[in-house]
Amino acid sequence: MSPALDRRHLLKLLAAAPVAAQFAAAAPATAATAAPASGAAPDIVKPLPPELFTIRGTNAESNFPALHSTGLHTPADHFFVRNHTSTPVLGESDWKLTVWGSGLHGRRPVEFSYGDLRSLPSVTRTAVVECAGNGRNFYATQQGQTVTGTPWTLGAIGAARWRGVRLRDVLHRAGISSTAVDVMPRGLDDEFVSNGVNHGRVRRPLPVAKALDDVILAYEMNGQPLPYDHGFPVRVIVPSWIGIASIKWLGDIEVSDTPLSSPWTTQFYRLFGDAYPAGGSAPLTRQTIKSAFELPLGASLEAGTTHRLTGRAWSAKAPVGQVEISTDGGAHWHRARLRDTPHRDGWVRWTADWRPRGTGPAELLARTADRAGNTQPERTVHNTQGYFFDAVVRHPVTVV
Ligand SMILES: Nc1nc2c(c(=O)[nH]1)N[C@H]1C(S)=C(S)[C@@H](COP(=O)(O)O)O[C@H]1N2
Ligand SMILES: [Mo]
Repeated sequence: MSPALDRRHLLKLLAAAPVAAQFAAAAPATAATAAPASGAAPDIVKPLPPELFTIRGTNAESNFPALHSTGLHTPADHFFVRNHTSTPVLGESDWKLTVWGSGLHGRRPVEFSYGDLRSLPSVTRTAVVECAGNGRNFYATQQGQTVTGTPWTLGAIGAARWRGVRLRDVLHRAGISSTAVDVMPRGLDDEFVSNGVNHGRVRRPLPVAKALDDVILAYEMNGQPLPYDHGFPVRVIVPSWIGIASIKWLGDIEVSDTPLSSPWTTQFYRLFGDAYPAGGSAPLTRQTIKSAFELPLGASLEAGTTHRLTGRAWSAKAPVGQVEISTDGGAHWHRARLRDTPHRDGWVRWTADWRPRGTGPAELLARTADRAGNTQPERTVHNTQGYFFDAVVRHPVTVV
């Protein structure tokens, strides 16, 4: 075991200790997704108490009902974690970023220390990070279709206030040339091995136009240094794009004057299936549109009482325009009240009151339309890896 791993496990044990004591007795007995007794996934540093997270392999999904008590920015201790392997515990003093490749003047690699980045002008902005597979489980449960990948419900999303430097500023300082076409950030976490194939370190190219637009190299999340699990010391934030673009634990950036690819653009994160060309769709970029209730799937609600239903809605294409709710399986729809001013790259909280009369099973639906006219369909066209589930989710409840 490497010293870094030793340290990671030690930190994890220290971080998880109070949680273990608190939840050991209440640990869920469901085998497939149950947390280890410590309440933490083996490859994630922060505590993962079962009321906040559902552990899915190397990942942790935020439980949507637990977001009810949070504001527009998701606290780091509630924020979902998507790890291809495991969280590396890095130090900032021996960290450096290497920018290199054929798209630099002189083609000489340029290095930046953590201090170098900290001394460049900073920007602060809100952005959601949402996995392309968010909602994937509903292909199976709602559409009866088989897909591969982590069976997220709707909690593979979080919004935070990110502070860092513009990637544009770093690329200009590194001497990006006008012939550069693609820029590929790469993480320092372990190489990703799947089905016996080593895909190398997690990396995915961005076209220069996006890299020079609104991408940031973030070193703070919600006013604090990035937590280990979210990319300490520096991660990429690519607003409105699928989560995989936002490379954590950034180590180097290749700048190229010829197009770049990686398994994360050729094999993963594009759409394959009957509705798509044999080679798949183009690599996925911008996220889609969704809404979710802050209510457990299968919740019990009392008849004859007014319940304040709450949830969130978001679109990566434009600010949210309206949210409609149906409490009768889709026959009738009512406008929800938006609690926040919609912005690009964020989400809005909404509320709607419901006084159920009869008892028995019911389905709650929420559907969002954004200001560009994008809406949620009744069904999402199938793709084999279950990306981009944007259909209206039928949220089962029981009225008692
Ligand atoms: N280096 C590295 N970066 C990564 C990943 C990873 O496994 N390794 N996962 C990606 C994916 S698929 C997503 S959805 C987001 C999740 O960010 P979070 O864990 O901070 O929520 O990080 C992305 N960046
Ligand atoms: Mo992801």
